[in-house]
Amino acid sequence: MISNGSIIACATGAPSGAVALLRLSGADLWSVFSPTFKNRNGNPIEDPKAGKAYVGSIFKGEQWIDEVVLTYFRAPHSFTGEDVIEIGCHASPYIIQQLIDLYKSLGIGLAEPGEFTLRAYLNKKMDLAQAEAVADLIASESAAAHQIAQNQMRGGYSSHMQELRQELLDFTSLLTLELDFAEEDVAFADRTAFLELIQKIKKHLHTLIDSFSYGNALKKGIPIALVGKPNAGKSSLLNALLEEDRALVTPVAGTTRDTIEDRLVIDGFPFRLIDTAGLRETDDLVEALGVERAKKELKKAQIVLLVYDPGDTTAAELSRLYQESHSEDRRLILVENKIDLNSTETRQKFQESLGPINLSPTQSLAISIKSSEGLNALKQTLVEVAQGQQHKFGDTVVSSARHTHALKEALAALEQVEIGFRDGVPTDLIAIDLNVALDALGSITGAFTTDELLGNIFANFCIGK
Ligand SMILES: Nc1nc2c(ncn2[C@@H]2O[C@H](COP(=O)(O)OP(=O)(O)OP(=O)(O)O)[C@@H](O)[C@H]2O)c(=O)[nH]1
Ligand SMILES: [Mg+2]
Repeated sequence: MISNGSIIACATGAPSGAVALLRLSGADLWSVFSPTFKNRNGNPIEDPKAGKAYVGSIFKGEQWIDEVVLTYFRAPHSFTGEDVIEIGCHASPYIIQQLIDLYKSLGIGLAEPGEFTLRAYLNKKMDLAQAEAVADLIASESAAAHQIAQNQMRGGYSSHMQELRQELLDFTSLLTLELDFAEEDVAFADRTAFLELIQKIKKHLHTLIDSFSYGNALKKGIPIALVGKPNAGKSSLLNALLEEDRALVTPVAGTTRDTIEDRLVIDGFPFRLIDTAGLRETDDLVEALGVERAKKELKKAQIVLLVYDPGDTTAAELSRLYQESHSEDRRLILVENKIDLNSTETRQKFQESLGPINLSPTQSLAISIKSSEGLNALKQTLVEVAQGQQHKFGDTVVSSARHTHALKEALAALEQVEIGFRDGVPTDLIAIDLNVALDALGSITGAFTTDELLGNIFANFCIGK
């Protein structure tokens, strides 16, 4: 996929608005472009100023194609590091195709997906982690996802990774130096300090690896499963949170069969709400399949809202639902629903019947979907869970499976280094594991890459990026 001729693509996707942006990048681009463009006075522009916008028309020979606004960036001061021309044209698919065909006929190739960003990386305008963040930034749909992507794109994440690697590199250099003086039997590297450093880096790697579940959830929405007995009000809660009639709500127990998903942003945090079939034993084949799905979603969720109606639930039933939903990996919130319907006496009796049943550690909330009471407090609780993750991980959140894989590889190699030291393995063998860790960390920012790796990463971009 790596070519070096000039390229063109439409950088604005469908559905398009009034204006589209075509992007061209290459060496000596203006000499190819200039015969096709005339300014408003009908004159060609021989020597364009970098960073300046020009209004004029594009012609194919004598044939007028469109009036456009173009911006010219001269290498190396452009996104790709090459000469770049950006053409703002009218967003007619016909015009766009005419323009692309025109420049193709002048020898400019069609850009592959992500090729502009790939060139930016190859011309050292950004490292690999920054280049990957371009895609995340474009896809970001919430303040939290935007924050992580912009930190990565602007280099904060990369410098964090480089610092981590540098610490390890400094020590590895000392160790390697020892190898050069093997005859003299000297030790430059203090073993105790080194083991402490390895411990510190390992801890850091663990935190980064853990942050992936949050970073990944920020891209797709933090998954929240709504579970409980039939008729508890799960679908009503989904609709109330989304403020639309998304799921069917009826007084019939077993209304929801399939899972129903939708996204919701609260205070800048993206969530993915998953309504599920009511959990109960059933002979109905379709409902039973729904219950299976509900259990699957429950396991994948980061937050579980266990919805119950104390007027229609026994303590034993709630305890069973709790056992089914509770896990260290997810946050369980007990949501008592229908407080408009149940008398204080019913509610109190139910709480008393729970008696010695241990439902901790959970948070409890009481709501009425009918009267909206407690719904804001519930939203606030969801935001607090997300904020807790945000505080825990800060700005350096791993949101890429590729990076997580590299961090795990580095961690495994460092574990080998520790074992090596403990078992008195020769220094040259320990150095091999250290280099594996260094390479893995380096692969995140692209210190070491192959064409295959670059192909994999940039193929997932869209055209024009
Ligand atoms: N009075 C009152 N009724 C409610 C409340 N929430 C839900 N309901 C009613 O309870 C019934 C069941 O609600 P659903 O949202 O369909 O319950 P569900 O948990 O999705 O039920 P299944 O899909 O069958 O598992 C409906 O008639 C709702 O109108 C509430 O806060 N107060
Ligand atoms: Mg339902």
